[in-house]
Amino acid sequence: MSTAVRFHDQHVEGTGSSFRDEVIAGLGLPRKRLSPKYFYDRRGSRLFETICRQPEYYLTRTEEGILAEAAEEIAAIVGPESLLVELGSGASRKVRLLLEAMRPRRYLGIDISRDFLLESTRRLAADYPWLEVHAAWADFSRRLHLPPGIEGRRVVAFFPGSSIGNFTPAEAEAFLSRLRRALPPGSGVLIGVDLVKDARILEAAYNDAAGVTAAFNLNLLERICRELGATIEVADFRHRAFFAAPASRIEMHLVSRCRQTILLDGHRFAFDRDETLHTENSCKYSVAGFQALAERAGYRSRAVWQDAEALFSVHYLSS
Ligand code: AVJ
Repeated sequence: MSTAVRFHDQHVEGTGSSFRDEVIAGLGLPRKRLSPKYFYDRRGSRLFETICRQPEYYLTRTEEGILAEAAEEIAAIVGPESLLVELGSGASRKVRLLLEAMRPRRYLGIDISRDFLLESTRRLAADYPWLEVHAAWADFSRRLHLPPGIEGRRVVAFFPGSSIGNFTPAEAEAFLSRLRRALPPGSGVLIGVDLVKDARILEAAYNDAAGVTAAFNLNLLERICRELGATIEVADFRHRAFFAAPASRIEMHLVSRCRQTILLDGHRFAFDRDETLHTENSCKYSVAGFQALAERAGYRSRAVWQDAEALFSVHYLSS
């Protein structure tokens, strides 16, 4: 088996133009907002990796612990698969915990961050010479389909990290339902879901003392300057993250420290002092609440794993 990565360029829309359009649309709203998927340029992807190592950010290490401990059991339930698809593969670190136990024939990593995707899938191909490694550069929140040549087989989608939490529950249900229809019948989903807990623990995870999450949030403004040529006084914004209990989600915002105007492409976007740009939702579920959502999307919950402190859950769903 060769260690080359088969690359599938599915990014038909082109990041540049859709990013610009979404920034202009989002800043023009009465309550300004932007999709968290735009955090992940090269710098943002790296900052996210650093967030995952912060002591307050329990999500990554807890999920990795669950996966490591349950790998054999997961492999037995999931069954021998021909294709393991990772959604938002990032550094492709977590999937390593499953590969030896699951022994899929093929791996497909899908990510919005092109260079990052290439680097990490190349490392994966080098480390697992028996594995056929594919990489698809795509925004799976917009379009979901397997690249030609590898469709039509039984598939397990791996969606770790509680990235599903970036969707509202209604969006998550619609997304899972689309995922179910995009994959061949009998396919499964192995999905990491962060659990509701004490607000202090949640808020600490998104306000790490080292300020990495703040830098990650503010990088969105820097990216808008770098890539779209906007004029933004980034130092005049600050990071804010809090648990919104009624919606059961962490919200991240960029708060304007003063009255100011952002210039972009002839557009002017005025901020009042303390006005915010809403940059992320990170929804938190109970195990039963997430299972009910998955069922509304046409899935059955086949198994759930949790850590001893019930911080995080990993679900196996199939239709
Ligand atoms: C990648 C969406 C799961 O919501 O915890 C981490 C992103 N944002 N710190 C999360 C994130 C701030 C992360 N997800």
